[in-house]
Amino acid sequence: MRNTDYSGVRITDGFWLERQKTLREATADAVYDRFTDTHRFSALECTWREGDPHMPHIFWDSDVAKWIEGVAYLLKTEDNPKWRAIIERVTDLFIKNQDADGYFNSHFLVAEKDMRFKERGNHELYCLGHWIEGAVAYFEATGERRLLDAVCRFVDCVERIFKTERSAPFITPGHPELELALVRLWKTTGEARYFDLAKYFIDEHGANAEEPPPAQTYPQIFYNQDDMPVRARKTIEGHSVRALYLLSGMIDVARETNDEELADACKRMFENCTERKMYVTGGVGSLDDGEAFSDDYYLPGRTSYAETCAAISLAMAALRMQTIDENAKYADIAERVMYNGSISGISLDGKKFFYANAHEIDLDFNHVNKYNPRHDRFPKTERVEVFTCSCCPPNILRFIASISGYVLSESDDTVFVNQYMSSESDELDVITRYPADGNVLIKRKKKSKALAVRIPSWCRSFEISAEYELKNGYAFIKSCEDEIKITFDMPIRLVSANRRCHENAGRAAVMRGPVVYCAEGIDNFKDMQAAVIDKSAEFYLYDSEFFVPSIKTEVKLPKCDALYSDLEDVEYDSVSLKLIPYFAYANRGSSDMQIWFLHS
Ligand code: FUB
Ligand code: ZN
Repeated sequence: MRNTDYSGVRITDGFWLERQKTLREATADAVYDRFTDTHRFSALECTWREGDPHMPHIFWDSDVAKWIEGVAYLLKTEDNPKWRAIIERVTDLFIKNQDADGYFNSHFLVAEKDMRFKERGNHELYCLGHWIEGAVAYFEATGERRLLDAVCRFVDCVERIFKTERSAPFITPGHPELELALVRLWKTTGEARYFDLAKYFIDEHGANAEEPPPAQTYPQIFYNQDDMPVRARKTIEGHSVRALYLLSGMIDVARETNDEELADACKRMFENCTERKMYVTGGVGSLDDGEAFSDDYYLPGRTSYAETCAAISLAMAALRMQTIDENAKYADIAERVMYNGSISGISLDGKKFFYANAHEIDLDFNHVNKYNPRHDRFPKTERVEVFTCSCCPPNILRFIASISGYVLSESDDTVFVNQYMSSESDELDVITRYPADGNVLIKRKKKSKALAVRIPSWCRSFEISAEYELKNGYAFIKSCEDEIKITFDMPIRLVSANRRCHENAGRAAVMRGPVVYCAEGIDNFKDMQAAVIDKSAEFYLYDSEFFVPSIKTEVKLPKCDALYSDLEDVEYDSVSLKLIPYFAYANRGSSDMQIWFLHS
């Protein structure tokens, strides 16, 4: 099947319209302002000289390009002359300063000039990938193609150096991204050379000479996704964003070439990622060291890394997986990421961001190892406006701004509804308050194809106002009414973790629909770690300001003055526990935060 891209579906109401409104009213300008303060935009003037402050960083360009991409998606539905003027100015600078052969990087054009395409880890190809995505999105929104044409000249330079001449000392991008971007560029320009270059890079992964091990736990070659040819991959390893951007490029190439061997490798990587290495929130990459995947089931709460970009890149891979394997399980994963581990990365006011997303916070123990020379890592408890490495803010901007691309896909004879958002498209309109409740109304406009709707994997009971047949997680509608009503029962659920997830085995997380809940100290009591949820306790929904309801229940908390007591002597207090959606944590100051609870 093929995905209907973001421009084919318009969000009209509900959870995501609110989120997009926040992008429009706050995030786009906030990220632009912080990137201006931190010299990312002025770096494009390429006037930095030795001795000047604020030397451009090797991947600042990617921050600007991702901002352009996010803003372009917003421009597609509503013009904003200020943003267009900024992008035009960036375009002028790109064209003015790019080398005669098309090369552009605001660091290597002014600093370390002799290092151009010398080291695989230098992110020049990664930045180009983001330039492509930004330029394509801007062209699609406005019809302006100056940036696109300039970026194509850079791609031509890369094609010559890396494919025709093979004259660079490395063969593939150290940080994948260019591969998936080239597929996009091919679709937009129709230029087959760009697809061939994407395939070339995918095929060449694993062929670089081994690089010297850095001061990291594992070798660079592994971190950079270059330890083996892609078709030999059995698991997902190394830097999580790199691995998942690479996987996205692999899926695109597998789909377009019907390469089953490559598709099988993609399935293995995706399965290993989501069935062994993913937090309940859809966060991935549990290790701080290397921003990387760890061993199967190693998903610690307090030290979780779970970079916002990693969650987004998992959603990107999930979206593509459904194009090579017609199964609703991929949209289930995209949904988990969408409502939890991605948007936890942005504050509700849209101006502050988490880079790493905690899965448990206990403020009392956040500095407990201050005498430990290893300076153990503790979770950040408040979002900030910008980071030194500020990849996540523009990534969440572009992700939410293009979220409509997750709604629909099509095969030759069927239209698939993968995500439930109030939206309009040529095919059908969706009206819903999902995930506040599970009621969905689909109004069909065209009926040239059959309709299939995803039954979310969390849903045990549902009703559809038409006859259907279940297959691969979709209900294929057998009749052709104009309107289809769907009701997904959305009770509060207790979810348990695999026994190999040692921190959380024997504990339960509270979910409703796709939304993971957490309890914050500000609403609750100390030592939430020790609170015991009774499986048969009553849970109540109550209205909150988070679009989805909050939850209340009673739990037992051990009374314990002594350090140790005989179990039979332990008494319990009954205390009220309030839970809010995980994505909303840390919006009311630093607080304890708990997802997993003991249960009886
Ligand atoms: O290296 C560029 C970006 O910065 C990566 O995608 C993120 O993980 C962060 O390391
Ligand atoms: Zn990031």
